[in-house]
Amino acid sequence: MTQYRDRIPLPPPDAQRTNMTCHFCIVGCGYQVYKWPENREGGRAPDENALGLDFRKQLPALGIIMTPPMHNVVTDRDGSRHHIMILPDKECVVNQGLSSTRGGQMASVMFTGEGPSRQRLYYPMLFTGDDWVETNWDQALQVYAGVTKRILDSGGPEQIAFDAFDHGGAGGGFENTWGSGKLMFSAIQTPLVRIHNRPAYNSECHATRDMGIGELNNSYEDSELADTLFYIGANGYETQTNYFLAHALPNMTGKNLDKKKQWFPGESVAPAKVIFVDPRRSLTISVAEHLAGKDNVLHLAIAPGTDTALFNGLMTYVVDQDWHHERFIRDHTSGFEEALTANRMSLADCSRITGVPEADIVKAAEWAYKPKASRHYPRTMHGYEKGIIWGNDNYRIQSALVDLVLTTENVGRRGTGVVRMGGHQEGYARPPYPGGRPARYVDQEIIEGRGKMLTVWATNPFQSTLNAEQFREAVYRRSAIVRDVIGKARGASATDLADLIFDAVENRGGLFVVNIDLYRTKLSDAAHLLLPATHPGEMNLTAMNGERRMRLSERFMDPPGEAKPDCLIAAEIANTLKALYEHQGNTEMAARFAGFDWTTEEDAFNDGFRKPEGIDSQGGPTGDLATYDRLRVMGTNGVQLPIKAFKDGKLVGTEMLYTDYRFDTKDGRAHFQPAPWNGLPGTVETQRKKHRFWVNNGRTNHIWQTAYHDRHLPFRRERFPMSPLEMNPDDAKSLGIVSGDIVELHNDYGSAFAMAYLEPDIAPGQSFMMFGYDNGVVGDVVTDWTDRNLVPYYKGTWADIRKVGTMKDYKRTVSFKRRRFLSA
Ligand SMILES: Nc1nc2c(c(=O)[nH]1)N[C@H]1C(S)=C(S)[C@@H](COP(=O)(O)OP(=O)(O)OC[C@H]3O[C@@H](n4cnc5c(=O)[nH]c(N)nc54)[C@H](O)[C@@H]3O)O[C@H]1N2
Ligand SMILES: Nc1nc2c(c(=O)[nH]1)N[C@H]1C(S)=C(S)[C@@H](COP(=O)(O)OP(=O)(O)OC[C@H]3O[C@@H](n4cnc5c(=O)[nH]c(N)nc54)[C@H](O)[C@@H]3O)O[C@H]1N2
Ligand code: SF4
Ligand SMILES: [Mo]
Repeated sequence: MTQYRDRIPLPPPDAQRTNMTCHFCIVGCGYQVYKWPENREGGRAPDENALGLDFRKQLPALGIIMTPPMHNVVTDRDGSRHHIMILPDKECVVNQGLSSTRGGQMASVMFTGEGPSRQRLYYPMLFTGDDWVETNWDQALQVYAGVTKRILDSGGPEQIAFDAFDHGGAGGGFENTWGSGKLMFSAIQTPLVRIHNRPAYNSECHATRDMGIGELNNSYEDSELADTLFYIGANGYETQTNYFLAHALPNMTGKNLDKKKQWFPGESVAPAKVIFVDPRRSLTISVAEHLAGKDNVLHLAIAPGTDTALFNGLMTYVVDQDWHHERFIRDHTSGFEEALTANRMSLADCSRITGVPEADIVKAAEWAYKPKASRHYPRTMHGYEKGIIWGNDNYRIQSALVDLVLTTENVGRRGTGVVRMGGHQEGYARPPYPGGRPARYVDQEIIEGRGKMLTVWATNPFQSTLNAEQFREAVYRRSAIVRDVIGKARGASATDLADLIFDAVENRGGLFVVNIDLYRTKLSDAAHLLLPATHPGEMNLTAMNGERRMRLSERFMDPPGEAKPDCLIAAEIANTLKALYEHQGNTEMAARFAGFDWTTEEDAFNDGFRKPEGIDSQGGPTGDLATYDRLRVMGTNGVQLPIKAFKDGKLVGTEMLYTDYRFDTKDGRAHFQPAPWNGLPGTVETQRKKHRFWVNNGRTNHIWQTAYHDRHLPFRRERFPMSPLEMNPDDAKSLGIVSGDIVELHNDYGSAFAMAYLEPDIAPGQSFMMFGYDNGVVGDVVTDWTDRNLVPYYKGTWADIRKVGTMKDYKRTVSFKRRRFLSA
């Protein structure tokens, strides 16, 4: 196992060097990839290695971060073997040389042809009824396009379902969102599409956009400049690690006071105060207290799902203290009075509903909104993520939050912002979605027997959707009808197979399932066809991070077998359908599948990102200024979208939005929206009344998403053989549970299994389960409730917990040491 080696070779001075953006989280840290032949090695003198460092003497602390998981040996298609080393880039302003436990292992997850990466898909695979066999692209495409065409011709596109990525990073990028989007929306024209992390085609941020404020409106640097950092349902240390470490932390510890003084002459400045809104004492809170001191950190441990009440209480208090920005409200917004009347909530009510002491609400208001000693309004940066996005009524909470932010003008000024902290990087470029709003609740459609074909593209809903047990059960049941037919086929050509499958989905309630992925996953177990994709490093890919910073990640190695970039898979599907329609003489339909004559991912980029007329692209109207060549020159610092100009050989970007007070509405004003507190939804309330434990859920530092790479890496797998469930020790004791026991969570929606992990910081009656894992799926107990736009409340469910039994091996091999620095 790579992780346990104690020696790594150095790259020689002539090693090939390319840019790489970490393809995991939103932060998009810059890395440099070094690649050189296996039989060579650099020397320790500075002129003998590509890093130019003198390894003959002790390097200064953190002089360079270089660990065994950052090195690997890969085999290209011509059989040549090369060392690769993927090192964090000191020159990158995002991470400034820092890596994280996820990004720092990028080299370990690259394809080597041995070890864990043998699990990658090499070729298209077809299920024969009881077994998987490899097949070639031609056969696979004939079956895929054949079934698609039959469904299109008989009932139209409404029955062709997709569950697809819509982001940047691995399983995304502008190239791939464009390729897949053009296929789904322009060519096939189906509205039966959901996004990889939610059951419909909608936005995570409808409310803030409706109010005229895009959700990524500042720079990471604004966290360095803020007077107060407000973290709302966001566990930044574990989920946006190097953003927290490189930008927020120096501000909390007062390291960048001089910088703040320079930026804001005449204003009082001090180390940032930090406010966390989270029912759980997260790891980030303990890290912040440890490093910034408890006096500078305020944890508002609200009752689950009560954020709206908190923001309304704060808005009311701020206005009653006369701390609101009258001039800004008058000149640049509309609807303030109406929203204030609707949202008005006394401190007493706010405290009663949220469970936060009145004194703490007042303290938060003073830290965030009370004019400073210099009489300037404080600069407060509001960062929110899945605690409210997947919270109790996404639309309502976001309206309440942005109302509070507008009341205090915390947008469009440096050091402020109301922003998503983010999940993946972004990389959106698609034709408009052909359905309305609200879109279709695709999971329910499938459960209720609608949709004849489902393509699951770079996502794994079996581990990540809501009401997951019932969804899996429906897909298995309907997929089995098709499997049965395929199993009985003998000597069937691709055309025969398409006929048989079509009959099963048309007349017998079957569902044809196709999975486009890097690996075989839990979802693949219910599929009939698998198509192998590439990820960054194996293709050129562009994406932007949480401050709209766009970079090109360069291809430096070959993918396994015949795996292809997703955009080119989309093109091949479209081209196969085009040929089928041409063959039939149906020129009208053939024309719909035209425009996919791409041979490289750069062709897809030029077709989508750079020609944004009539499409919905984060590149905007100036996207055409970006070319691969120009982006390559911009290196790991790239350019912040939207691009303003190309000048002196460089792309010039935009650091902060709305500094000109022009908001994204027709009249240019930001719009307040009434957002009265509305309690818990009935569906959720029913589970709360019936069951003892709140099942909070989310991420841990060392596991990325559905663990698609991590589950194959012993270092990660041995850490968490099963999803950990953080429980309060007294609660556990009352059920006879100790750390390492297997427990079952169960409610009206399903049951989920987990490994108990006792943690004193978890409040009684609460629990926290790692989401998305393959061994223990929390989504099995998440209700099917969504808000008006079909955005789920993943974080809100209640269940009972029972001890299943003792797992001796977990107790022997897993560390149950506390992960928090300090107790509350
Ligand atoms: N290590 C790691 N990092 C990741 C990922 C990963 O898989 N692993 N995934 C990436 C992705 S795709 C995403 S979307 C982001 C998510 O990033 P985050 O949103 O930071 O992560 P989560 O753990 O999902 O949830 C954040 C917090 O919401 C809190 N919460 C629960 N209910 C409520 C509530 O009612 N109100 C409030 N205010 N808070 C509540 C939880 O206690 C939790 O601490 O992380 C990204 N980064
Ligand atoms: N209970 C609960 N549920 C949640 C959440 C929660 O907080 N709680 N969070 C939600 C959120 S924010 C998210 S983002 C989702 C995550 O849920 P998913 O989107 O289902 O999870 P991922 O692991 O990101 O899925 C990526 C899949 O794509 C494959 N893949 C990776 N790179 C590529 C590529 O380049 N091409 C192709 N074709 N495949 C690739 C991987 O092997 C993997 O199978 O879960 C959501 N579900
Ligand atoms: S913080 Fe995010 S982008 Fe940066 S190295 Fe870690 S996982 Fe990658
Ligand atoms: Mo996400």
